[in-house]
Amino acid sequence: MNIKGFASLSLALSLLITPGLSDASATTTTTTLDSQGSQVTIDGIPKAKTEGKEKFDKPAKVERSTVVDVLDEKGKKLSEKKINKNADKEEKKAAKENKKNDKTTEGELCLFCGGGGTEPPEEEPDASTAKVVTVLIAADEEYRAAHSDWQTLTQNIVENADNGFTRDHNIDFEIKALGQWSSQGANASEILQDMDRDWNGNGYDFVVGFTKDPNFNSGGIAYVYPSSPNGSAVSVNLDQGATNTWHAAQHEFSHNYGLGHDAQGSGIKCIMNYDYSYSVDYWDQDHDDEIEAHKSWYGN
Ligand SMILES: [Ca+2]
Ligand SMILES: [Ca+2]
Ligand SMILES: [Ca+2]
Ligand SMILES: [Zn+2]
Repeated sequence: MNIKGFASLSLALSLLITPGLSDASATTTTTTLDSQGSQVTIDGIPKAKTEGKEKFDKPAKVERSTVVDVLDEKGKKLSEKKINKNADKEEKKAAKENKKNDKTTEGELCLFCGGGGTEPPEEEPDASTAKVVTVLIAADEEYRAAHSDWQTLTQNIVENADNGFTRDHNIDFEIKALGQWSSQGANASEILQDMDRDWNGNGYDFVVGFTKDPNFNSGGIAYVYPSSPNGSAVSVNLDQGATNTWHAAQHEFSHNYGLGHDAQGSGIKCIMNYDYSYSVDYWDQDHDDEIEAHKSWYGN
C-alpha cells in the first residue's frame, strides 16, 4: 500500500474512532492524520456563555495591505479585492511622532558611528520585520446565507484575532483568499475534517473556516500540531457574533501553534484557559514561550 493509501485508510479509521466534541468537554487525545499526512490531535473551545457584540463598531486593525483572491466552491478564482492597511487616528498620530523622533535619533546615530551601519533603536514591533503568515478564509453555505457581508465580517474577525499575535509575537496574519465552502459532517470534528479535505494543500499557512452549520457542536475546533505541518494548519469557528468569534479564532490559531489548555479554575489568565478564552486576548508566560518556540512553523 502506498503512503497516500495508508494515509486515507488511517484517516478513515480515525474518523470512525474520533469522538465528536461535546459542548461541555472539548478534551480528546486521539491522534489522527490530517489530509496532508500530518499527525494531529483535535481540540477546541466550548461555545461562549455570554453574548458578545454581534457586529464590529469599527474595522479591525490591518497590519499591511494585501490582495485577496475570492474563490468559488471548487477553489476557482472569481475575483480579487484589496484590503488596505489601516490604523486608527491615535495610532496614526503616534506613528507620526515616532517618525519625527526616529529622524532625530537616526541623525545622531549616524554621526556617532561615522556613517557606518545605523542601527535603529529597539522599540515597538516593526511591521516591516514581522513574521507574515498567509491565511485562506472559508465560509460555509449556512454562514454565507446568514451574512451577506460575510467577506468583510470574516476579514474583520481574522484581523482582530491576529492583533494579539502581532502585539506580543510580531506575527501578522495576512488574508490571501476568501473561499466559499460547502460544509458537511455530523459534528464539529467531522466538519473540521471536511474543511481540511476541501481546502488544505493550497500553500497557505492557515486555513480557517467559519460555520453556522447546525451540526457544529462547539465554539471552535482546530488541529493541534506537534511540529510544523506538511500543509496548512486548519481550524473552524462557529458563528457567535463579532467579539466571541474573534476570541475563538485566536484560541484556535493558538492550537495550530501546538498550544494546549490551562486548567480551568487555576486562575491563570490566558486565552487558552476556558475561564478567560472569551475575555482576554493574551497568553500566559508558558504559552508565550511556546509560540516563540514554534514561530518558525509558519511563514517565510
Ligand atoms: Ca490585525
Ligand atoms: Ca493582519
Ligand atoms: Ca453545511
Ligand atoms: Zn481549545
